[in-house]
Amino acid sequence: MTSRNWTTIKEYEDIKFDFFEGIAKITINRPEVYNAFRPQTNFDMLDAMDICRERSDIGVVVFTGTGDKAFCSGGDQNVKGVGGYIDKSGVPRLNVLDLHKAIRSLPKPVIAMVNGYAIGGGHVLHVVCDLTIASDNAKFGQTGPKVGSFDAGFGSSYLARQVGQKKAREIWFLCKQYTAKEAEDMGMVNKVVPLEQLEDETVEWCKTIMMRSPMAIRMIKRGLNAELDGQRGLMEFAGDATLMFYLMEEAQEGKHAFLEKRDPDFQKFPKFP
Ligand code: S0N
Repeated sequence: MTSRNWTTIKEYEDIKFDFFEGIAKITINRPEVYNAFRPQTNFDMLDAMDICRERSDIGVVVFTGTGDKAFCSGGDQNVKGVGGYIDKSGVPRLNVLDLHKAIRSLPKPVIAMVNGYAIGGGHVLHVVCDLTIASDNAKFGQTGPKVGSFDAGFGSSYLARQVGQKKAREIWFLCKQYTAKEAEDMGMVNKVVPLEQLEDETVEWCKTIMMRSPMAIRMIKRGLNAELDGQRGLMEFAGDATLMFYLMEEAQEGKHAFLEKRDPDFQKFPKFP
């Protein structure tokens, strides 16, 4: 594995947040529980995602877990209470759903770099990411119906778009584990590589993506999301269409005319076939 000079963007309690040449890496740092998440983990990740959104020098976001055992083992069963996962002040939460929304909404690609178990909510997390690159030791699977939980949201509907309805039902109904190769064959993993090559491969994918047009990538992500996300997806797609319109002289003519107290001259702009 190539050694890289990742620099820390910000210190958190439950995650590491690093930067290298346009790539932001968010690492769930709870190896003692196989990188299970608790409310604080999701708060940390949401804060990091806000920074990823704001910083224009970040082109791609990578999610992973500390160590070589687990990407993420889902909700931390030690803090599972009645009504959700209990935060420090005793409030039950399911704030991982806010993270799913943030991943879908971020106008930049998010890649799951799966370095071990992606189980339960950890499996959902990789499903929600735009791309998944896995090490050959990775294992995938849902546990919800075995442990008193389920995700009928993206973890089911978007999974079914990836692997098909029959396989999605099998994954949830049987709660079996699948190898990285099986997950790749099903269509929910983009590439499998030996563990020692996982970061190199992921960084290569990031660099290739960052050579492409950021606006084109953004619109493709919006379009692919909109198909599943209903009115919210259309809103984000439409919002970016407005952003592009604002970049055009035609939109600026409207503003200039208002400020100059004259009628706008829209006739000079082409009406494309
Ligand atoms: C990952 C598994 C298969 C690994 O098995 P293995 O190799 O035998 O290791 P273990 O000895 O079991 O584990 C090592 C240590 O890690 C601890 N640990 C593992 N997972 C968790 C966990 N989730 N919470 C707390 N601790 C965990 C073990 O206890 C052990 O510690 P020590 O050494 O001290 O004993 C295996 O560990 C496993 O099956 N883990 C549990 C997987 C699971 O069921 N996760 C929870 C599933 N549910 C959710 O994720 C909730 C979903 C959710 O919140 C949600 C709800 C609505 C909508 C969306 C979501 C969403 O999450 O997306």
